[in-house]
Amino acid sequence: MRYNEHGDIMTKEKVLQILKQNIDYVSGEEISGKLNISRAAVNSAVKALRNEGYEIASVTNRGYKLNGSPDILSWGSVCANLTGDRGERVLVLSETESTNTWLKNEEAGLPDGFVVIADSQTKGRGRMGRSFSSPKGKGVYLSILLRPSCLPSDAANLTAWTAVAICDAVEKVSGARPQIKWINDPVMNGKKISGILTEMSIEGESGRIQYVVIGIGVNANNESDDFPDDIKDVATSIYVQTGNKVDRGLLAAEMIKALDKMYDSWPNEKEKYLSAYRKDCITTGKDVKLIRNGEERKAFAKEIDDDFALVVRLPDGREETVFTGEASVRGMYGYTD
Ligand code: BTX
Repeated sequence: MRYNEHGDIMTKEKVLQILKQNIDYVSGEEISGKLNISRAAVNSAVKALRNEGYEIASVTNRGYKLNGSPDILSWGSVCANLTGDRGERVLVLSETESTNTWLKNEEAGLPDGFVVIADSQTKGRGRMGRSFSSPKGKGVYLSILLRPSCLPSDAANLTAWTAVAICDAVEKVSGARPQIKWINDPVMNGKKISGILTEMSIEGESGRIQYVVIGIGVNANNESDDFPDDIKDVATSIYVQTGNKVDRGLLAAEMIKALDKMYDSWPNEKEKYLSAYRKDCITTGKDVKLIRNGEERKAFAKEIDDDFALVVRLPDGREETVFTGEASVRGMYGYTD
């Protein structure tokens, strides 16, 4: 598989994973035994990590101990927080156009649940051709490949389930739970901290799903000034909202755990995700502006129905169920008049 071609990188990253998982000294012998590599290879991995800014103490007869880590999103920093062999289905890139595009190009042969993460994206994508700002060293840009065996209509609510999973992960690392602006914007204090883009490939003959790629960007450690002018009023980060920087490796791992849990629960534990979604949803009970195909309509957002669709009351008193499109919430970005 492509990610195993980076043999050297993986050795260094596997050494980092072991160092991060041990709060005390680990002997060179233990590391070489665990990874089935020579002591010299352990030494050179430690040297390479030090060059990247990791503070690694080494004491004769005791081994190595990690005393400090730079904010680098890498395989080792993510997978130190995962258990078992989950890391074998995780690839971390320093830069790519878009993790969704990468996964769609490479999906053949990749297993269900494969995750690709990037430290930066040069062409991060939003919905309907929009772009998603993805600067280096600030956020987590992650895509997961799923192969559910069902019809596309049955997978339509995966995005809403994912929004709940992302709220779970962000809450776990920051202590602050985002809310959800229908249908898929995790927000904090009315601004967007994350975006979710779900893309599906459908087999022409059978009409069944070939694969689903769910891409999630989370603004983690951005300062207010890091956001481009055109999204300053829309975007925020965990750091701006809580005053605390987050460990992006840990955040990425919590996102993977929350997504795995979500996919394990899907579709049987719908009640659980639906009730979490309803609780987190900031849209209901508010005046909204419905936007679809360039057409705007004002309405009142009444409730989320059992299919995660938005039930609205129109000015003439009629009720309508909205499945797609956007609903800007009065007072928030997109509807401030
Ligand atoms: P969206 O179309 O709902 O949101 C895109 C809009 O959000 C932009 O037009 C802009 O106004 C605003 N925006 C742009 N960048 C940011 C940002 N960093 N934070 C908050 N608001 C922003 C949402 O689309 C789906 C975004 C998915 C991004 C992930 S990242 C990993 C994966 N790879 C990829 O190319 N896309 C997904």
